[in-house]
Amino acid sequence: MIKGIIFDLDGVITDTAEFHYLSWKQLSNEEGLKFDKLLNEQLKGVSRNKSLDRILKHNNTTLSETKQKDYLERKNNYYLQYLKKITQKDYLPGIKNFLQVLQASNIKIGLGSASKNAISVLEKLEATHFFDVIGDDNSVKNAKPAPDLFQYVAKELGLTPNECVVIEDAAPGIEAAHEAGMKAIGIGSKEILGNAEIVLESTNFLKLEIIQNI
Ligand code: B16
Ligand code: MG
Repeated sequence: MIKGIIFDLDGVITDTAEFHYLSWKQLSNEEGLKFDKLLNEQLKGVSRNKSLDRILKHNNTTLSETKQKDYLERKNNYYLQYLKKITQKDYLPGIKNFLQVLQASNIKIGLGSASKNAISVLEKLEATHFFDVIGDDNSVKNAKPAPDLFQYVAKELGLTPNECVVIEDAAPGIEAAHEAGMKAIGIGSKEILGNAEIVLESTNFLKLEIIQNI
């Protein structure tokens, strides 16, 4: 029986992908690195450090540790400027209502996000009160697709993996859920998220019955 839902943040609760894109783009322009929407797609659900690794690899270049730290800090500063724009109106379709339904049904709610800014984003949305446990990139050492984050959140919720369902918009997140022994609902396209038990085109289609029958 499913007793808990673990939500990804970016692409499930709210859409910050465009802000990540604009921030990486600004840094890349300043540093003469190639960066486009296609590459940005491959950074979904990928931690900040690993995202920079992928951008450097795409450009066939490497950086000293000091430079890497500088790039990561600058990218995050640009991103934090964009985060200021988020308000409680920026939930993805149907999500606020779905969280309310889960809460009223005594289903435990966890967050499992690769972002180090997850708490700030939830605060801007005024969504913190929905979550029994918040797991982010500060909670564990190994980022998605490793199972560590979802395992951590389930443990903190007091649930076993088979009592939890993960909702994710990125392939590394679906892989992490399966590695953790959890079923997964993908939000997006079947081509990218085909390994998930269920794929929904939009968060608007999330319903309690889907979770109960998974
Ligand atoms: P930050 P999620 C992920 O969030 C994003 O999908 C990914 O694009 C981003 O690089 C990562 O967070 C790290 O974010 O720079 O804020 O620590 O989808 O796991 O909620
Ligand atoms: Mg995501």
